[in-house]
Parts: sequence; structure tokens; C-alpha cells
Amino acid sequence: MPVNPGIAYQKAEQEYVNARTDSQKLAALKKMLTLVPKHKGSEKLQKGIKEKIRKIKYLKEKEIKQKKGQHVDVIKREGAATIVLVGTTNSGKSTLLAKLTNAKVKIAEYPFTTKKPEIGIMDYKGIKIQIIEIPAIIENFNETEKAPYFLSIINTANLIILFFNDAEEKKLLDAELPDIEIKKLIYNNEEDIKDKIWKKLSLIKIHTKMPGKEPNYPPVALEKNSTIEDLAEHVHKDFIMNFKFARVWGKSAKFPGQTVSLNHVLKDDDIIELHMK
Ligand SMILES: Nc1nc2c(ncn2[C@@H]2O[C@H](COP(=O)(O)OP(=O)(O)OP(=O)(O)O)[C@@H](O)[C@H]2O)c(=O)[nH]1
Ligand SMILES: [Mg+2]
Repeated sequence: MPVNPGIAYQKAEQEYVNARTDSQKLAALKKMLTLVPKHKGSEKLQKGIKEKIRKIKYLKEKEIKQKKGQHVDVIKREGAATIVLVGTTNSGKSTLLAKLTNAKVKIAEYPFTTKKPEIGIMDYKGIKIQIIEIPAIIENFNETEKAPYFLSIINTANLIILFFNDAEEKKLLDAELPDIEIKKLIYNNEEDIKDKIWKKLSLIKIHTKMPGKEPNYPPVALEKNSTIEDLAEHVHKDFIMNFKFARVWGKSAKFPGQTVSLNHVLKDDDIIELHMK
């Protein structure tokens, strides 16, 4: 169904586009919300406006708190990637967090056991990956005070794992969560979840070694299609300057021990021997 907002709405939207300050933006958004046609086809639009309002309020509040020296909730990013567990209550989020990480998290049969984001670190063959559980998503989640905070965590994730118990709950998640570009994985209690997560992350792990030595542990995590140059930069800034050549074993090598230069593209689980001047 087309949204077809009226002239008054379009004017309010223009005011929003032209707004310079947060309070001007808020005023325009609130006007837009009252003027937007209220029918099924405009639900997404209404949701988007509400999200923008919440976000401005949240950032403003955060700024005030910071100025006053009060505590602000922030989660420090750690590891090669961040995965966020999002879902309805009693869908097994904490159970998976406890299974995959060192997090001491409460698991219980009663609903809404998790009250604040819980954080753990997963080890995948030497690569550290941060996992964050967000408290359960409820109906009208976007109207809740904590929504902007939780959404800020969701929006910066490398991967989201969605949890729900039935189709009804999946619908709720689709309605409450923003249409984000971030990759999503649906959890259905698989044994090989760690491998599945790794595949979804679009990362590769590279084993470096020095001539005549065993590969170093842990391996290095890099974006897919990274080159020897990216690896050298990751290992140490001086490496590129002193780089002579590298030898490669693994999927990206034409033959074991192939000699390559800085622009060689790497594949998962390659072993790279770095030769320096
Ligand atoms: N649906 C579901 N429940 C599970 C699973 N594994 C364990 N449970 C049980 O379901 C209950 C809730 O598990 P939690 O892991 O605490 O669920 P949660 O999603 O973290 O729930 P809240 O934090 O309370 O919103 C516990 O009694 C678990 O023993 C699973 O894979 N799926
Ligand atoms: Mg929980």
C-alpha cells in the first residue's frame, strides 16, 4: 500500500531535513509523526520516525550524563568481531552464550532472566570473538527507554544471531527490529554453530611463521580477500618496509611453498612465511 503523505507532512519532513539543532529536529519529527497517515502501509515509516526520535533523545541524554561525569553504558569492542544475540524471552540466548564463552550468565525457566547486556569471549581456533546477549525483545520494544542503547549495540555488530520459539515470535522480531544491513543467522540449536558463525563472519585466519620455525599461535584474523600487505600491516608497521618476500602454504598457493609478493590474496588457513631484509 502506498503511504501517500499529505502536503503538511511533506512540509514537516522538509523542516526536518533543514533542521540544524537537535530540538529543531525533534520538533519536526514529532510533527511528522502526528501528520503521517495511520494505516498498515505506513507502519514502517512511523517506526522509522519513532526510532529517530528515540535516538536523538538517547544521544542527548548520553551527552548530558557525560558532561556531568555520570556513568554512561558503553561496551568496549574486543576481539576480531562482535556477535549480538537477539531474540524473544526464553529462547535460549543465555544458554548459547554460556556454551560458547566464559560468561557467567544466569539461565532460568522464568522469562526475562537477562536484564542487561551480557558479554563473553568465544575462542574459535585461536581467534577471539566477542559475543553480547541483549535482553529479550518485547512488543513495542521501540517505545522502551533502553531501546536506543540496545539498538546502538545491534547496529555495530558484525553478525546478529536471531532467537525465537515459534513463527509468531519471529514476526514480533521482524516488526520490532530495524531493517539493518547486518548479516543475520537464525539459531536452530545446531551442533556446529561455531563453524557456522565463522563462515558468516567473512573473516579468514592466517598462520604466520618465521623461516625454520613452527607457525605462531594464535593465528591472525583478517577480512576476506586480504593480501600479504594487509597481513604485514597487522603484524607490525615496520614489516612492509623490511619485507623481502613471503612463501605460502594452503588454499591460495599454486603449489606448497610458493614465493609471493605483497599483493598476493590470502585464503582461510593459509600459512605464510615472512622473509625480511
Ligand atoms: N527455547 C530454547 N530453550 C532452551 C534452549 N536451551 C535451553 N533452554 C531452556 O530454556 C530456558 C531459558 O533459557 P535461557 O538461555 O535463559 O533463555 P534466554 O533467551 O536467555 O531468556 P531471557 O534472558 O530470560 O529472556 C531455560 O530453562 C533453558 O534451560 C534452546 O535451545 N531453546
Ligand atoms: Mg537470557
